[in-house]
Amino acid sequence: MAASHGPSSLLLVAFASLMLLCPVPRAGAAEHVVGDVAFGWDSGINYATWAQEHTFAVGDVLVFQYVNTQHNAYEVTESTYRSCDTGGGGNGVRVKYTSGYDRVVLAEAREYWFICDFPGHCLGGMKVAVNVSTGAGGGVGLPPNVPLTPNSSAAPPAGGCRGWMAWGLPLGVLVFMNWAR
Ligand code: CU1
Repeated sequence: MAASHGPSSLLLVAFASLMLLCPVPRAGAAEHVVGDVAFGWDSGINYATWAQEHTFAVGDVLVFQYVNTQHNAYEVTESTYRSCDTGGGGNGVRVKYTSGYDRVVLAEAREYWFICDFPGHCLGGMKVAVNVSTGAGGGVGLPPNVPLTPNSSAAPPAGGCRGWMAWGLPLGVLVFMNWAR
């Protein structure tokens, strides 16, 4: 056969493509309940400490739980976060969350600032700044306290990727056999 290395190089290309299609395994988007407990968005909680204890990646979700007649959760600019002065609700406010169960998708790699705009609450410390890093391959890596358990979770959480492999592999073999004929 003249082009004996044809099929194998084709296979190589197929596998290389699959590898490109497979993202670096990453734990799925995390949900962070602000304050870590039910109704954890409240007065008297140190959210600077809370934010330090968590790692936020693009795609993660912040969940603000609170009594919505007593609190709200406004996403604001940094200066409004620092001043706590929204000027009645319009100054430096990006998004107003008021449901009492607000799921905020952290879609961008940047810093986010949230305050409660009820009188005095922000000044009393009801404010949180969250620094969102890029996800896989962003250079930030796993939070330091993620336990490495080699036996229990041997399978990486990459079902989509394995799905590609599942049909990609037989397809590759089929193509190979066709060429080898
Ligand atoms: Cu509040």
